[in-house]
Amino acid sequence: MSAIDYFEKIPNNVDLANDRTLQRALEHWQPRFLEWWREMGPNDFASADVYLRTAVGVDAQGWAHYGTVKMPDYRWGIFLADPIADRTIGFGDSFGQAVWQQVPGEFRSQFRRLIVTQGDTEPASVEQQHRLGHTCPSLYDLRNLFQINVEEGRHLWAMVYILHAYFGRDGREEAEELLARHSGDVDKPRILGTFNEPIEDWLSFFCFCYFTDRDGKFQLKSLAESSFDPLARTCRFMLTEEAHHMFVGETGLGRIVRRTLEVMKEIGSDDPEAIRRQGAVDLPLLQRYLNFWFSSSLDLFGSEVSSNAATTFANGIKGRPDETTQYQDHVCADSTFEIEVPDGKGGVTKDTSPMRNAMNEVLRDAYIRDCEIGLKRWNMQIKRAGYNFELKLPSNRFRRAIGAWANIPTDLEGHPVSREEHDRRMPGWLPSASDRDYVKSLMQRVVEPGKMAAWIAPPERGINNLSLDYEYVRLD
Ligand code: BYC
Repeated sequence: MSAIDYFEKIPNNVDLANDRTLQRALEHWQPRFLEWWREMGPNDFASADVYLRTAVGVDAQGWAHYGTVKMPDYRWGIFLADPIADRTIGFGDSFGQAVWQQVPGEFRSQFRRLIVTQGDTEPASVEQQHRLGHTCPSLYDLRNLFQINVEEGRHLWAMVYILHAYFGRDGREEAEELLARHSGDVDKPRILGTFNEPIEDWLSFFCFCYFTDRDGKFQLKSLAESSFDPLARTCRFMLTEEAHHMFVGETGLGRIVRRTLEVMKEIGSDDPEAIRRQGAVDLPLLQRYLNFWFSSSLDLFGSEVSSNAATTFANGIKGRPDETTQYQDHVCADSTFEIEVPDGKGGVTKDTSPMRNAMNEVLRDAYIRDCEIGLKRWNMQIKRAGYNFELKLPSNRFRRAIGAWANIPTDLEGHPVSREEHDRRMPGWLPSASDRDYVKSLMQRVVEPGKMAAWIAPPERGINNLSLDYEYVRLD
């Protein structure tokens, strides 16, 4: 295992000390990152002591150290998973050849585009969550928010390292731009749609962690298959950290469902108004939030049929998650994939695409299956409590802004409907202004150790075997 050097200004396991030029360039970027963190991160909490985990190694066991840190002092660093000896290219036209330690010139701009897109999402999410700390439902949740924020900051470092180390001057310029675009900025927004959506309440935050961080999992897994070995190793380690972000989403939503069921039992009713009078989140309201964040996150996979996807697969740049273990054909030169597209007459028709062009859809399908797991679990909770309500993922055609279904009005089941019907029924499908106002009214901060807001049940256990009433964040 390569050890992480914490004596360096920038902790790393890439032997930065022996590459003075790169070290200087990154040390030049570091104060800009910290300035961005101060302006756009959870800075109102800069002096809080937070119980955070920090990477101290890159192997699966014992990679993290837990301790109390003030966020601006977090040691953001550059950590690559250990190399796999004799690793060969796992997919595409160069299948079986040795992986690359440098970016081949002919693929440079394709790599750069993907790395910049990936890098752009990381600071975007910190910006989106900028003010959430003020309305935390508990200290446990506040700490999880901050853990996610510092790790998204580290994931930005991961991409910036690759840009600086392998893309020369272009890469340095892109690294500057990553700090210049901002979530929701009218003039310089973040690249992908979901990362410009505001996250102003914790229900949205948990949905974001459940759905959008899960896109992160699938995209990182695809890039972890890349023939460009430093990128693959970077993404492999990012995935270790990413798992916690999805855990926060899944358990956060599960705890909301649990609390709602408790309230329903107490009052003997599933009437949304009655549930709201008790200060909990009624299940139809939760469903509308799920519809919003799921449909937005589906767009993050790009178009169903994409020449970009075909090229990046053929060239060994971006594979499929678990390429080696999940698929037999790693070249996909002749295979096809069936997709459903609008027929132009208000209906649906089947189309056949070369497999390579349909890689975005292959990923999206796998993602949807993964999203269903949490819903099954929550539906089980609801059923066990004796209620006849089922949370559902909307169709992958619903409310799409990218790809074949972009701007085609459909209902939740994906049936094309008229624009008039679509607009009329929308308040039942997505959070309405009054839904959002209600959720906002619930967002009262709770910071007494061990206490929870009334709309969410406590977690099953504390962090790193500590008790639930541990003071995970010490505020001033
Ligand atoms: N919004 O050929 P197309 C994460 C653009 S999340 C706006 O259909 P392609 C995280 C696209 O960029 C994971 N624009 O798609 C989670 C292209 O524009 P250009 C992030 C969009 O290229 C939580 C054009 O439409 N990582 O890590 O096959 C917290 C046509 O594109 C959108 C990645 O995404 C959209 N939703 O695939 C923190 C991996 N979708 O270039 C972090 C890297 C597409 O023609 N990125 N467009 O101007 C990629 O693999 C690909 O760029 C995409 C698109 C999958 C995003």
